[in-house]
Amino acid sequence: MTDLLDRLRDVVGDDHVLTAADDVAAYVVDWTGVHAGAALAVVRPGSTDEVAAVVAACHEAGAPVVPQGGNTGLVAGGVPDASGSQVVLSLGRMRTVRDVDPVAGTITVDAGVVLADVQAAAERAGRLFPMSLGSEGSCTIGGNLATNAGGTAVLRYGMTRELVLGLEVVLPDGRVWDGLRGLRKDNTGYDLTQLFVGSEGTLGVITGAVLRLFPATTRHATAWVAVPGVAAAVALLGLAQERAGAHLSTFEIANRQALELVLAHLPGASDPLAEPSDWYVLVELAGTATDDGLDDSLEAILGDAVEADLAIDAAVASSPARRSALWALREGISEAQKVEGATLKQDVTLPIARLADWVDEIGPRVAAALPGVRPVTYGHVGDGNLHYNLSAPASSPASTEGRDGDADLRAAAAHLSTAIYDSVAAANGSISAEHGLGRAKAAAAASYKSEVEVDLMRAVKRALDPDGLMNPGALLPPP
Ligand code: FAD
Ligand code: 2HG
Ligand code: ZN
Repeated sequence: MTDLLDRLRDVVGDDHVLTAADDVAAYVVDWTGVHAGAALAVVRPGSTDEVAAVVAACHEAGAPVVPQGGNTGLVAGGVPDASGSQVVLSLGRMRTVRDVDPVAGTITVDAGVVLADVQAAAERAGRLFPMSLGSEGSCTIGGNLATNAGGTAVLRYGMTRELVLGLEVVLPDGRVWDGLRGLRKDNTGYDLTQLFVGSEGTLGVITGAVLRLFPATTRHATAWVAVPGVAAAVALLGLAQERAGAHLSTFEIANRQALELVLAHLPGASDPLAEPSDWYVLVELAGTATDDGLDDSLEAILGDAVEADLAIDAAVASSPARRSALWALREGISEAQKVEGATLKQDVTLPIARLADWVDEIGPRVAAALPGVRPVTYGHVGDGNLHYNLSAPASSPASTEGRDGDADLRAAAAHLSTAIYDSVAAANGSISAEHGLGRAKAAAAASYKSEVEVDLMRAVKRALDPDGLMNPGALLPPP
């Protein structure tokens, strides 16, 4: 492998082939701190040509490649396994916004551009790039595309796959596919762009993308609403959709436990309501500069919701600063739960009509399986997507002394995961709504798919990556 490392150094320069333990440390452990691997090297190419040359060299040497963007993924797809044989290919140096065309409604970027920088470039052009994630200050557009990321704007604008018009991809043998056409209409065969979206680095390395832009939303009406339960939240969603139509841009849910963690761990956070409630929703209406009356619409919706027992109380944002404070309560939950200690993460979708019954049914089972466990339940209820995350019991050593938890806790957690997956599958849901499968969920997901579906997925993988060198172990379990 010395030959390979020399070749990689020739391509990207000595400074961008990292092998020392201290240098690679940040690239081999995931955001949760739970998944840690080892890398043959971390390579940081600075252009599409360099990515192509790196991938070609790895292909010739038979070295597996793990593409990595901001390393904010939550399913261990962007970190190498423990073998020490995989090359981490970081897109972190590819940060150029190549073009913005406000009239066509497109922005063309390198894959390593951070999501917040794409949003900012769109804003400078008087447009909106709507994708919004708690990790937007560090995740990259390549990672968003590779995971088909969701977030808080899916209700109105759709998942990442609905925001992309074209891609540039380095294929597993080092060839470059230039699909950066950016056309709204192009019915000339299989949709290769969509094939790579959500492929989690297993079919190639995304190096560039043409993304869709929308009219800027400069007016907002935002409220943090106490609701009696999940069923009421779903009914309130229906009311808000009926009244606000396309202006409804956010409808997020959080339980009291989630809010309490944010209040405990997020500096400056305060409960906007006088009385505690078991459940809350964050509702936002958004419009362009000419959309008047959003505040009145929201007030009317909330008033009717209280009358119909769908809401208990609400704090309406009276200024941009108050709006940010309400958003921080929602966006701070992941970070707060991480500070709290060991977490079993669940990212499930259910048909919206079944959400409330599912929560009622799974709660007692979880409590019986692991007494004292704290469900920190939140997420994108408008998309049927709950993060049914379980924090270790407050008394557990894992919640104060270690991220990984003790062996008993890990065994109980594995059992719980299976019980949760089974109940989600039985309700026609999905065990990964938006985070993908990575190495953490690949095996479980395959066991909930039909043989035909897994065969088709393996056939696609073989066709594009016959040597199995692109991110092996992620998305699909080893055959
Ligand atoms: P990485 O973590 O680096 O990689 C993720 C996967 O994509 C890996 O399989 C990797 O191999 C592959 N990959 C990365 N770049 C490329 C590329 N250029 N070409 C091919 N494959 C590539 N996710 C949501 O969906 N919704 C949320 O609301 C959300 N909120 C989050 C909040 C926090 C605080 C955190 C930490 C994470 C959150 N995430 C969320 C998860 C994560 O941010 C997303 O999955 C994001 O899309 C990952 O982007 P990344 O650049 O960090 O990718
Ligand atoms: C969110 O919606 C993210 O905040 C992160 O998808 C969820 O950390 C998590 O489990
Ligand atoms: Zn989410």
